[in-house]
Amino acid sequence: MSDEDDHDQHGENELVIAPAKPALKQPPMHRVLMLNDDYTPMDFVIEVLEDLFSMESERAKRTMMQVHTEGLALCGIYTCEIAEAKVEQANSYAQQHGHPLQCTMEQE
Ligand code: TYC
Repeated sequence: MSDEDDHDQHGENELVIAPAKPALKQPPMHRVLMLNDDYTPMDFVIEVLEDLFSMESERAKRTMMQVHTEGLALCGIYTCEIAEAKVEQANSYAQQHGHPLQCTMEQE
């Protein structure tokens, strides 16, 4: 198609609307996982799950038992910055209390 044909098709003064900008992408999400160890008291783990991961008592107990029996469990899914903060808070809180409890994170 020549330039002239193109002009004919749109008309000289016709407004050509650009396609809408694609919607902003959702940020990548990250899983925070809690790992088992042989030394951290169960009640301490439950306290961390309730206070830091906002779990109800029953869910915190179930999650603690899942970590204890299966080796790890999901604590929550967050944006990268929030997940990093949760991991840091959980690990340093455990360390302050002399427990080896560890959380880690991975991208979804
Ligand atoms: N396995 C620990 C115990 O027997 C309890 C425990 C549960 C530790 C979950 C860490 O993330 C954990 N005292």
